[in-house]
Amino acid sequence: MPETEIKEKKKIILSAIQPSGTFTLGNYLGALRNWVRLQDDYNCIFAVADLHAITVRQDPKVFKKNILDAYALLLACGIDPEKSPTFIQSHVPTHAQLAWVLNCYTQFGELSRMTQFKDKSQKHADNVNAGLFTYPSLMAADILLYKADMVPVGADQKQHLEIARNIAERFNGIYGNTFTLPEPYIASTGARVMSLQDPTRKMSKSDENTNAWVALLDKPETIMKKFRRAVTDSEAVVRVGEGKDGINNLIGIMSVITGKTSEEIEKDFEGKGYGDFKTAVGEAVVEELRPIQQRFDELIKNKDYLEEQYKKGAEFALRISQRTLDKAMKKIGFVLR
Ligand code: ATP
Ligand code: LTN
Repeated sequence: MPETEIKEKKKIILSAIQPSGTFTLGNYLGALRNWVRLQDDYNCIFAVADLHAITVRQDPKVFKKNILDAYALLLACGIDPEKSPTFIQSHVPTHAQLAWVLNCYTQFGELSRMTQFKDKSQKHADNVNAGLFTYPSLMAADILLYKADMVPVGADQKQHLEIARNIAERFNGIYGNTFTLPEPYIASTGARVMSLQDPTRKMSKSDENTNAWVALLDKPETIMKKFRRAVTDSEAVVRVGEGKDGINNLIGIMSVITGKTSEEIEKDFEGKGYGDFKTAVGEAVVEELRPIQQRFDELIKNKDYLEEQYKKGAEFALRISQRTLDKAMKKIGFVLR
């Protein structure tokens, strides 16, 4: 066959995000911005991981709003659902089905080592439920159902991807080739945006201290206020350095948004104080988020359009994922209907 006729099949990318609150700058810089860029070069599939979100108690009314807001925000950030099927996890029953199956091929010991489990069980000590513990097997199901080659996530999710690979390898080892082994895709910039109040911890949308994170839908004044209050150090020199977690984080954010290197930013702010620098970072973030907020305001008014898109997404997702689920269940010896 002449070389021109050999069409390389595009790799499959899958990722998901929990509607556990309003999306933060960490979610955007660490994950969503990359999703948008990957759409042209890969076959992308995206999901709102609502089943994962109930591992932590959710208020029913707020949860419902968060799910639809999350869907609209994905589109507002630039996900094109016509190009990249985008669905809501609970609309596609195969996820919960395969998760159960995979639970039986996942060891207690390996789940116990997950940092997120340890963190969240400390944070929610009154509700260390079994779902929080088996969260990674549901995530493995999300990924393996679509034979994803790559999974774009922030650095905090690397461990969950490793476990998904281990589960897939174990299953394939017993039953022969069934699942594709997924690779993490962690962009080097923005992979870990830290809390503005405790820069040794990641910025997390479920942090109760609202000053710790910037939401994509925060008003410009709020964003500016949060940056002005960001915890820094007493050296008062804008440079990357040890023990300067707060400033390192702000330089990191500025660098991802402007495309400048840390050195260039240090130079720009030579002789200037933290006040000026915090204002500049805040302004850069406001400008980056402005078009997203405008698109979101339009989309969220158009419930019919959103419904049409998430229904189409779910139909596509069910069709693809059912095949993988059937294949896995057949191999185990289930009698298929
Ligand atoms: P929660 O606080 O409920 O655990 P979260 O804010 O950590 O939520 P997730 O839904 O768990 O967000 O993650 C969505 C995506 O955003 C993942 O790919 C994750 O790696 C990425 N992400 C989350 N927080 C950050 C962060 N601080 N920096 C970079 N990427 C992040
Ligand atoms: N746990 C993920 C959200 C998530 C996910 C997935 C990410 C659920 N299912 C499948 C990638 C692939 C997180 O980002 N916190």
